[in-house]
Amino acid sequence: MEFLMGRSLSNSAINLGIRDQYADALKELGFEFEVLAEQEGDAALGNGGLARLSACQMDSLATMDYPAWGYGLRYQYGLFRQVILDGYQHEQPDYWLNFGNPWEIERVHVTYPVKFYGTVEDENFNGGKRKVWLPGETVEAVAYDNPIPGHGTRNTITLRLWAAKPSDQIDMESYNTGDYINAVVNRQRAETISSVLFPDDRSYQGKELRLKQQYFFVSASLQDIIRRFKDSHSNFDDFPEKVALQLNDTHPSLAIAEVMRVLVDEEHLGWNRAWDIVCKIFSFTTHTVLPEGLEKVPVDLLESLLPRHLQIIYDINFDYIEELKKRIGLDYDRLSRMSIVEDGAIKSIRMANLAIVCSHTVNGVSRVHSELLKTRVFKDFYELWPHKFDYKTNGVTQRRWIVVSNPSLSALISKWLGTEAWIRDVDLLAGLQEQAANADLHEEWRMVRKVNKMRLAEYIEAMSGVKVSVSAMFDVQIKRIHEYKRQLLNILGIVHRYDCIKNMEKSDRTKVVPRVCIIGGKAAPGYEIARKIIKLCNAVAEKINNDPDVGDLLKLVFIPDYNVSVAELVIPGADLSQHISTAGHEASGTGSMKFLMNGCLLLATEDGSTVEIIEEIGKDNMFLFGAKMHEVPALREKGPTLKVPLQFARVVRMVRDGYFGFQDYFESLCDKVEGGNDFYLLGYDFQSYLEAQAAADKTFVDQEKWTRMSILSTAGSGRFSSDRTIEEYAEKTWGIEPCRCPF
Ligand code: Z57
Repeated sequence: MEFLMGRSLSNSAINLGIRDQYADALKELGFEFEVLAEQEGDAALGNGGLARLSACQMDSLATMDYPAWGYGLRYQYGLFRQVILDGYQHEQPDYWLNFGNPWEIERVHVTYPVKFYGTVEDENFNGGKRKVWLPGETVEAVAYDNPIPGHGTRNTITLRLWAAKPSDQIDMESYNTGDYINAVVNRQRAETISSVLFPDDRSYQGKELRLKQQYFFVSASLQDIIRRFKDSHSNFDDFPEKVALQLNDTHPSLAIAEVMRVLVDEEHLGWNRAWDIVCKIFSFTTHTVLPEGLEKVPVDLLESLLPRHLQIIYDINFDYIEELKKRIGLDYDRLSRMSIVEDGAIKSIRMANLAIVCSHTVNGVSRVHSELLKTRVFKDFYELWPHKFDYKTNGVTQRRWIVVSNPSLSALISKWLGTEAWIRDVDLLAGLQEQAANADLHEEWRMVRKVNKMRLAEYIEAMSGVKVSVSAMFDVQIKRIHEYKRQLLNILGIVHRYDCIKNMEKSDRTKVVPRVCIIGGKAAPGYEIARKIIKLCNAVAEKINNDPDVGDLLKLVFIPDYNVSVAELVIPGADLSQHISTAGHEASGTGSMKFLMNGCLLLATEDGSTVEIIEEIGKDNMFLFGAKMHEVPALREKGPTLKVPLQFARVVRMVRDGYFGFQDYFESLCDKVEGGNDFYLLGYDFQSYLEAQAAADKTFVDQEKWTRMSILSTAGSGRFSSDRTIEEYAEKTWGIEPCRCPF
């Protein structure tokens, strides 16, 4: 349901292999390519990592000639724009279609009716009964195609996004009954379905509009897929041969019930035959670790919006539970845990359980994530169906994250490898390892990095008015704001650094390694703690940046409105990046991979993808700290008796005492990490965090060592290309082969 595509011009021109000719042609017209490219706004039809992952995967699918389609919604308003006023986040609508979207192609003839509400009746049929859904509302889905050109191939695939339009059928009825006003109002109402992206990254509120969006998108996509299948096939038994559907999280999992409905109610296949087909076509990727991150749909809501789908889900659950009883006996606790239907205060449908039951493969997004799924979140299911569980470690596309966003590094790599082939075959980056100690490479490498830092420094000054020195270490944390990602740990670490500088003898200050700390990210509008973290960051920045005592030794910048384009600018200019989630909480994390490719060193906990990054580049090439995943539960148990270093108490006290102002506002934030409430273990990890930071400082002084580590980071990033991820999906999950364009 989400794709964070960012800009398209540079990416498309590069993938098509016409970047330079295009730039020359523009020049003749009096335009600079770079200046023009900057004019494009981001397509931000998604929230965070999950949505950018889909975008990277589309690039890999196209480049590797796989015959794939991406389906989503054409939200009129993408992810909100973040504006910082007095240090607080404010949201503004992102009306990205205001000036038109030159990339999309409206397919006026590719439209499908999508139905909602109404009742289900029994109808006589062939001497028996069958169910008929009599819907109460019809909305039209119109296809908008966004081409995704592959690199080094003529293959271009399609991101097909659905927009909701009023259905004329319904209107005619209203006009005929003279209800003109209502007909117009209904037309308006239809369009609201695809009007706005929900900005809550992984928190589900059981909103009707959200469920409507999900079904709208699922129904239109399936009608499209089935129509295409029927163009050349007449027997649905061939369907699994031709179609593989990958559910990106549970957001599209209504598709399972919808395929059953179409096959049984409309195509009149028997239930068992339809069920066989369903079980062969779906696979499911899950992106979360926490049980509370799992989507639940209240039964009441589903019953009123999609009454037939609720029946189908009940029927699937009935058969499944009967089967389960035969397998595991009458263990009612376990049966109720594993049921698709949750009988609680609010009876609801567990979408993840539905997806697991009906999919042939359940993918995690990193190895440790998959281990957690098997041993905790989906333990019961793993014991029942171990063969279903697998993982495909996430990856990112080197086309966008090196070639487009870091052209000078890209040219340098091609020069030293003597080939551009790494752009399609990223494992070739490993060839840089041999040169990791080469003094000439070091000099060129540092030069490229410096130019990128200058570009970033200019941006920082333009955005925030803060002047930063490019000889300082640029230390970056950019991602959605979440308690588990621990931006607060970063900020408290900065407060500690500030406090140390303030308390130092003047003569010792020369030993401090200058830092520019950069934080960016959006908070979900309803997530109060995340909003407070942003305010705290800005309050601390205000104090530090205006303290003449500190000068260039320490700066803190909050970059507003973090998005794909900002990432493209910031990542190449970072020396150090932070991936500091409490171990066992980040399913994967893909930002780290982008930094790694760009030769930025990582300061990280052993969580999600960083565990696998360690295996590629070694512990010595990064700065690791913090409690290990298996230690976390026991540490939490300790509650208020858990030992916390004095420095931690001291920096929290500074915030509590109003050292940065806004004392009342920050109180609840401080309460979250003290007095036995420190769920994410900031206090426990503080000491080792500071040690990792000190190690980074020490290494930064040794520029020769730093540069070698930087080169080895890029050289070791090959495994984290989405090309590898997609190849694994193609071979192991979908059973498809490249389909190269013959002309
Ligand atoms: C989201 O961006 C992710 C997981 C979710 O359950 C939702 Br909802 C949104 C992220 C994970 O937090 C990252 O760890 C992961 O790298 C990313 O999805 C892509 O798999």
